Amino acid sequence: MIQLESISSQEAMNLEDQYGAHNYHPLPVVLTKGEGVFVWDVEGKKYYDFLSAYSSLNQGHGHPKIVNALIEQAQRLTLTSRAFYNDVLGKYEEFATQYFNFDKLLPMNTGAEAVETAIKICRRWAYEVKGIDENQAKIIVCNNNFHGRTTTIISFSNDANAKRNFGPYTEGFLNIPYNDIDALETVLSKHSDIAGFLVEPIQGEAGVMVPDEGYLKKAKALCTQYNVLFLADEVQTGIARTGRLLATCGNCTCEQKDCSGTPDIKPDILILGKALSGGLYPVSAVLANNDIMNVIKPGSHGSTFGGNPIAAAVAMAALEVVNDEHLAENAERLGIIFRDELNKYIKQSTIVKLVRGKGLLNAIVINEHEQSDTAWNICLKLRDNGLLAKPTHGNIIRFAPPLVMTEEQLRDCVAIIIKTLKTFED
Ligand code: IF1
Repeated sequence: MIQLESISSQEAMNLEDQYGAHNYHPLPVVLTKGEGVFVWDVEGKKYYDFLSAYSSLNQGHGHPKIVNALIEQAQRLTLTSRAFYNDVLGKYEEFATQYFNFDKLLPMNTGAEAVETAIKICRRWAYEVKGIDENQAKIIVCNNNFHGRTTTIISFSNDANAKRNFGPYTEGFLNIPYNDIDALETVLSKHSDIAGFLVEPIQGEAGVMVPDEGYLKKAKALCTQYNVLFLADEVQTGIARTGRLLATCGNCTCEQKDCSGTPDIKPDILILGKALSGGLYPVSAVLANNDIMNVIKPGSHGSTFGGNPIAAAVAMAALEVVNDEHLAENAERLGIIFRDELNKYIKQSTIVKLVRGKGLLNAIVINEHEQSDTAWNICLKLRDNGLLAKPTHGNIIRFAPPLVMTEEQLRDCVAIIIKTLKTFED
């Protein structure tokens, strides 16, 4: 067995720099342990995790119930491939379809794979159910989207870094501005060969862009009117992050009592990942009803690891934790406190322009241009002060702590954030 000797932060960073591809620019901190809302670096310093692996750790680091499900399943059966049945996948599929109120689930591993899967289902449906001519199906997507890193997905990205020199690109996508219902209506009325509309309910990478009240509902209504599928990418917004089980909270069975004011939209195709496993394991899924999902036949799609017994056991436990611990309600409540407290500070701040978000998916916009390094420098200072967050663009910092946070911890974090920001005021 390989013995991992303890190494310093500097040594760990040097190893990644020398032997790893340079596809990331991490904040200089080397973590070795996580528990709940906290992580520890190799020198023993403790931090609040305010990124949650981009909203994967909604249930907190190392949740004992999910860890136990993983260990027990790993000791019994890890992988069968889908060449054979296993005794966990069906139970998970029954559990998750009831949980999210869809007929069927297609299991994958990463978010990007789930988005690819949704695109394939949507296109097949367009040809076999809607009757679009072969190879003519178009999917509408939004500017500044982030749906993953595969060749097809970057084909409809407008992020130059993500896209440059990876061509040729996949055809069949029409870009429109986000949060622009007229643009959607125009493109729907102009083209007869549209299969679907793929959208993030809140745009994450774009800087936590929350659309206007009613946008998603109107978009869904337009899709229904034009017989076009509404594909919701809830990889980041789903699983209680935004204060609801789903940001498109259509007649789901979550146990929240007060769902008034929610955009009660039921996507035709729901895409989940990240926190579906509580951050323990790569688990993603696509959910749809039979009239759509039944276009998938044996041999048309799959994955060696998709639907493996560990993933199935982990996902069931992770979803149970969301209900047991009322994480959606907690995210809603703490999110309001977070934005209220920051807004009080922002009133007299020269460095922060605004805070925006929903539930515990929030961002602050720094009073700087997009290429500025101020957000990065603030994140370094936050790190020194015991809180880990990451900039998106040069002037935006995303704040997304685990949803198991207590109010006391959140107020402690707000104090750290404001104290840090104050050192950047001129
Ligand atoms: C990275 C962002 C977050 C996603 C949505 C699909 C995927 C993602 C809405 C793909 C992934 C991640 C990937 C991560 C950075 C991160 C991210 F900043 F890029 F936008 F979360 F905000 N749909 N988002 O947000 O899921 O294949 O990665 O499992 O390092 O690229 P994946």
